[in-house]
Amino acid sequence: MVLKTLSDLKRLVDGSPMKKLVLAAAQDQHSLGAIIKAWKANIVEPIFVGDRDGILSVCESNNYDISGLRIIHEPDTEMAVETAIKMVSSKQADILMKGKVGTSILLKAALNKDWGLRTGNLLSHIALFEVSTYHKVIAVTDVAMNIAPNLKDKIAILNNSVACLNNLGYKMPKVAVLGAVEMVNENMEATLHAALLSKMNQRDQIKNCIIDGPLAFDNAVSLESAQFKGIKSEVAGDTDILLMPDIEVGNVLYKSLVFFAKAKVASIILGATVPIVLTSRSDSEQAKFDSILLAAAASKW
Ligand code: COD
Repeated sequence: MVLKTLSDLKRLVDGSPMKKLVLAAAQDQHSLGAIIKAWKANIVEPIFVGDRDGILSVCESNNYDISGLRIIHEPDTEMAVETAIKMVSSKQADILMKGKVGTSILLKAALNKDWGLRTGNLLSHIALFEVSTYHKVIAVTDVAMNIAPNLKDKIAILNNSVACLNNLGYKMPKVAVLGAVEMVNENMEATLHAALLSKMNQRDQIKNCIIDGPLAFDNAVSLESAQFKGIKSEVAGDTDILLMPDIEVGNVLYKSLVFFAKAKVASIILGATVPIVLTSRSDSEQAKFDSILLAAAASKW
């Protein structure tokens, strides 16, 4: 099965038992709105950790009824994050979600050696986009956690994202490893990594996917563009996963898709003991809801 739209994620969680989701620094309008929608759809049972007055004030101004739901009062942001993560570590919650707190504060806490959510694997971010100009959902990784991944990190990022898509129902997702050009250029490290990753895939060192690279963005998403340049590739024009060279390229692509192409997005951190809903603070309520759907699907495996 291939996801055509992000709402296809709903089918993957329908009928499953509700997951316990803890929102860290919960005084955040879009996060609260998305969670209440997911709670009413029987997808998650929320717990809010943060400033009680702030949470109640957001709920009152937006007519969110959270009576009966648990609030843990913790006005200090870093303590709220720590409390939320400890609830996950002690198995009181199945999903962690970032509220009104900076990304690096939450990620550093998730990596805490004593009470964090490490598994021994690399943690990485995946974002699924629904763009009206592409024929299916396309995943982009890593745009938010690993800053300048080396080859070893890229193998781990690929393995995380391929396992995610395999679990969502893709048998052999097609991966494009992006560069600025489609030829190997010894001065462009991204193209060297891409060539190595493709060869490792051919030799079955990276499994359950088809990898090609280096591909420039146009060849990855447009067959016509690849044919025009004479590139023969099983992946070109039909990519499921775009592997980014680094966080800057990834983050700019993410924001361009959302702001210019009006794409819908769902994003989480993979590789931790539980899925972490990690959207940008400026992301819409819809993006946060779709990310909760993705996390709920991910928490089943
Ligand atoms: N997975 C597993 N372990 C990791 C990872 C990872 N992705 N990254 C670091 N670690 C481990 C290291 O092995 C080490 O043991 C420890 O964590 C600390 O490593 P540092 O010193 O390299 O990492 P930190 O704590 O300084 O920073 C980790 C962050 C994830 C916070 C950092 O990489 C970061 O700031 N990423 C970008 C976050 C961001 O600003 N995103 C914005 C886009 S919206």
